[in-house]
Amino acid sequence: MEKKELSIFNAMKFLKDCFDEHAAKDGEKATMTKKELADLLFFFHFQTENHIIAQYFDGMDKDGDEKITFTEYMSYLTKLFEGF
Ligand SMILES: [Ca+2]
Repeated sequence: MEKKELSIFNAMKFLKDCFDEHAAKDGEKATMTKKELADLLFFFHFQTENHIIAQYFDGMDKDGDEKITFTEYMSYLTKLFEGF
């Protein structure tokens, strides 16, 4: 792999590992609950006020099943970084 491809791969792997680690806390590692998202945000020293977490969570939970899949999580991050 080219160096640039490798760094993209590493970045994606980091995001996936991070998702998996937090999503697995309730024993269901395919999806993240609001509590698990709160833990993830806390881990990265992001805003942890309840209404902010709820805002992120609702933004991510496209199908409204109260769980976040890796696809929903990535789709939200992609939208977020469009503005950067
Ligand atoms: Ca969902």
